[in-house]
Amino acid sequence: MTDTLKSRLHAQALAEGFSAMRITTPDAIPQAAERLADFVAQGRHGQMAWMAERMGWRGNPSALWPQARSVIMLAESYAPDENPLPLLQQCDRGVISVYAQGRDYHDLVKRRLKRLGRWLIDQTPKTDPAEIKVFVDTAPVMEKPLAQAAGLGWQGKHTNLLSRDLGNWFFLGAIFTTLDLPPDAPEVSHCGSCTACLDICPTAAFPAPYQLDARRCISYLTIEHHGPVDPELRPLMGNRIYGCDDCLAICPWNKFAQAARDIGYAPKHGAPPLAELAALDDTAFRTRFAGSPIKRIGRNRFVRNVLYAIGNSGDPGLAPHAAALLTDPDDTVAEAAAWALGRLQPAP
Ligand code: B12
Ligand code: SF4
Ligand code: SF4
Repeated sequence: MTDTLKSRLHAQALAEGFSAMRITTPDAIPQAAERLADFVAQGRHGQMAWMAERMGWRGNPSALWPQARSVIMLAESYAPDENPLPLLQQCDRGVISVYAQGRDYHDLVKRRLKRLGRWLIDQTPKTDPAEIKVFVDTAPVMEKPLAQAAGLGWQGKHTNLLSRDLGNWFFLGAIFTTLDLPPDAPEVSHCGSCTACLDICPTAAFPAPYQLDARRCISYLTIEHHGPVDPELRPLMGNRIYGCDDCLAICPWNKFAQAARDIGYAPKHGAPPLAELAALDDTAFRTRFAGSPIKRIGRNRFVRNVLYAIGNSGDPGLAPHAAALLTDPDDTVAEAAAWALGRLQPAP
């Protein structure tokens, strides 16, 4: 019965708009807890204190929900039509990561997961219905190792999940269920001798292949890190103002990427002029980024990032836009403005 249910579930997942689905069990990632503990012990999570909390659950899905028997892992493509790397040369513009170009994926993926979960419950007896819990990103669940255990792809040397069918532009979502579904075989790494992602990283954020020090990653610095960024790292951030795609964009497996199927991921923000972004006050920021994941970081952190990009632009024409923020009420913004100005108008 469950084999048939599994194949119908797979068809339903694709009909919902997911790009791929595979199944694993909650006890399938025995090495994850130790690797997570190492990551945290070395301080690689930086200010993401939530990673150090609830580690018992994060590293061990069986402990998170002991009744769960199967973990359904789903991939949702957000592949861009164009390679984002050339935007890094447009120094008067801010580069917003591909994943944040459209609507917030947390909302889009979660809605789809819930619909698929409801469908699954409806397939089980009303007297003894299956139970489910859906997760995307924010729960204490290690989605990448679970997805590799399910055979959805492998964690590349850049630590993200990629696959031979999808490249690496896809989000992950999980449905835990009390149903016993037949698990799939895990995937193995197909990175081979390639080191493209390690070599392109502007901040040398990979201490070793398959390991990331988030404290050096521009995605972490622009999205998660609050307060001033280490001045030594700022010049390496270039014009990346929200997230970073370099290690993803260079991966040769992207030639197999499937186009994003949800119109919600269509690029809305592009690479806006830095001058325009530096002028955003709180209200204008909220209006401009309503429905986008960017809204989560708030105006001050966003404008801080914009000021670092202005400082890196080499364009003295942007100096007045930094000067206008020297007396900003937010100390980090004011300090970033002074830093940017200092870079554009070096002392005689
Ligand atoms: C914390 C976090 C971040 C942090 C830290 C990233 C990281 N690599 O840990 C920061 C803010 C930097 C970040 C950035 C990004 N993130 Co993020 N992030 C997460 C989150 C919430 C948890 C990840 C985690 O558990 N990290 C802890 C470390 C210890 O785990 P790990 O990376 O799996 O580490 C493994 C390896 O180190 C490995 N390992 C260690 N040694 C060895 C040795 C060998 C030989 C091998 C094989 C493996 C190995 O074992 C560890 C466990 O598997 C997940 C969502 C989730 N709940 O899972 C999203 C998630 C990973 N992020 C995602 C995305 C899209 C991104 C960005 C691409 C966004 C952007 N464009 O800016 C970047 C990519 C940066 C990068 N190169 O990783 C997606 C990735 C989808 C995918 N296809 O993989 C996820 C899954 C969210 C989602 N639901 O879609 N993220
Ligand atoms: S996202 Fe950017 S900074 Fe972070 S590891 Fe990848 S290339 Fe390096
Ligand atoms: S760029 Fe190369 S090493 Fe990095 S994930 Fe892709 S195949 Fe693996």
